[in-house]
Amino acid sequence: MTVQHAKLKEWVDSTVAWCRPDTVVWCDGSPGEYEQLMNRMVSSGMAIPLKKRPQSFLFRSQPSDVARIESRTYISTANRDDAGPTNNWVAPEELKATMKGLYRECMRGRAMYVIPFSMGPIDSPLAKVGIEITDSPYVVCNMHIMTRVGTKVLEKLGADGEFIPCLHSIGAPLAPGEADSAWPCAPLEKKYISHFPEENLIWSYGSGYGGNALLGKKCLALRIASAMARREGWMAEHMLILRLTNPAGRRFHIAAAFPSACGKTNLAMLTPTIPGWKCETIGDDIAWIKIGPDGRPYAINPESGFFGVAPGTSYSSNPAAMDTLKENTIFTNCALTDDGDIWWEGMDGAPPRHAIDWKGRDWTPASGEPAAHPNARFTAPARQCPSISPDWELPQGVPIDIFVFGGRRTGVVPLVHEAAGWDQGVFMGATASSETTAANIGAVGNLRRDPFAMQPFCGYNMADYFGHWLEMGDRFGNKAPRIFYVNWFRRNADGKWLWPGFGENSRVLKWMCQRLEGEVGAVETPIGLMPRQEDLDLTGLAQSAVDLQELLRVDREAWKGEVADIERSFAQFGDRLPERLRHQLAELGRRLG
Ligand code: SAT
Ligand code: MN
Repeated sequence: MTVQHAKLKEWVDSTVAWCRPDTVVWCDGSPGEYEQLMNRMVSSGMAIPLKKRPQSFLFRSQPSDVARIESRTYISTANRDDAGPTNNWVAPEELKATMKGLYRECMRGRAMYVIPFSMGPIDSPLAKVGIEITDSPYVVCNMHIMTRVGTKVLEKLGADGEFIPCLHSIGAPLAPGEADSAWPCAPLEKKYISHFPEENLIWSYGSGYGGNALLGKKCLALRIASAMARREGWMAEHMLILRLTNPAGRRFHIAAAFPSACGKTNLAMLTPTIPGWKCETIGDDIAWIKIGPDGRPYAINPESGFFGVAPGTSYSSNPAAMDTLKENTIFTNCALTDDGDIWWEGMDGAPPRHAIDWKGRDWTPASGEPAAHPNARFTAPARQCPSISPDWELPQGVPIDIFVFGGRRTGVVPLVHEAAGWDQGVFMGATASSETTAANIGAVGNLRRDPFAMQPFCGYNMADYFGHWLEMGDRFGNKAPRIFYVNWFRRNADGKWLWPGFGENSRVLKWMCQRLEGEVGAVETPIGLMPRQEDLDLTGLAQSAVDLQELLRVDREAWKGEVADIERSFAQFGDRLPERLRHQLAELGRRLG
């Protein structure tokens, strides 16, 4: 392949000179390339082909390398304040010096792959080109699924097109003759996931897992893109995108932000339980949103695959996902059954009597440990999803009618509430909270503020990000989407879920759509507008199973506790916090009395 782009060639050459790989491979994105790499990984013992699923493979990571690592993720800006209090920061010169030391000869004994990829359909005006350099063939195969890879991207770049350089190494050079391990990576203290948003640059070292290594996803499409979006007047959000069609044929496009492992994929692939309503999937994790010629916000899904949490996925929770995974899928850290299939906790039917767990050990239901890691993942092509919308690759995107925020809250936060206006909606996003999950390495189940589900993904000062949302709302004017906040995860005093979730969430989405159409009522509460019991369509739902009164209860005393916590979280932004949000907080406090 002849590469015409002088800057790209120069970057690749200098990386070769520094990292010293044995060979360089320019990826063309072809099925043949994918197959060849997989065959090689099968031979080396890194990948296990699955007898039960055509062209599907299981990988087991090292037990230390199983999720994103927020504690090793950096936003490196010239001024510390521009990264803000929610990001780890090291000055660019210092971070680069440290990482350059690590990168030196780090690819010895390995091949270096150059992956030209597009985030967004190549012909979309919203698309951005990235080039990932990596020494992990696992990353190449995942990027094939998650992004649009190959020669077409290089053609689009031409001789001087703009690209985002994404450098990745697992940080595990091989001495001559040294045997490789099944999942090479560097120890925790040498892992870095670094972003230089002022020069659109990503450097990642030491981890081979998910968002740490597939640099198009969180690193480019969220952290770097959020900073670009602010400069350029658009939005990069941690949101699923779905299309809901009502029985009359009216379409609603909904973009919803929940933290990692809080059900975005399940909601995006929703099977409505209410008759006549239809759901189509457009994206399950990231939305890039730009104002269209008619002044409305239009969203694209920049990805082309799903990197979803496996445990809990089943035919009863998410049949569309299960059907997506029948072939051409990469599984990571799932269990392996004796008949050559994968398994995880929460799959349909009884657990296997025997399996090999994610650490490669014999497992039985009596083992007392999960067989699949809680953050085990599937990587599957979006086009295989039975609920994928025929319009999921529209270059101009789809017009958004509704934004939804939410998180995982055992108590306090009701099933659904609605913002009376844009500023209150931005306040809801800015104060979103959730219990932490296994998608990050760290404690699970701790309550934290996760504004707009972007706490781990905002590439600049979060207070400025709030300001950007307010400004975008001003630009949308009367075309601004309505904003709602949901919590599917509330429990009763005995710890039992109060809401069945999954397909039944269509009832809540129906209320939202009917609110837009002015077809249904709401009551004012101190925290926002809420449905009365009769405003929610509960036909066919076993009423006894749902305590709607408790689900919709606003506990004033508990909410005063929220206000105190929000005050603390806002305080970290000092003067940079937009006055309009300070005002919203004061108003909430006043309404709670
Ligand atoms: O960041 S990952 O892509 O590994 C998964 C997530 O946190 O959503
Ligand atoms: Mn995510």
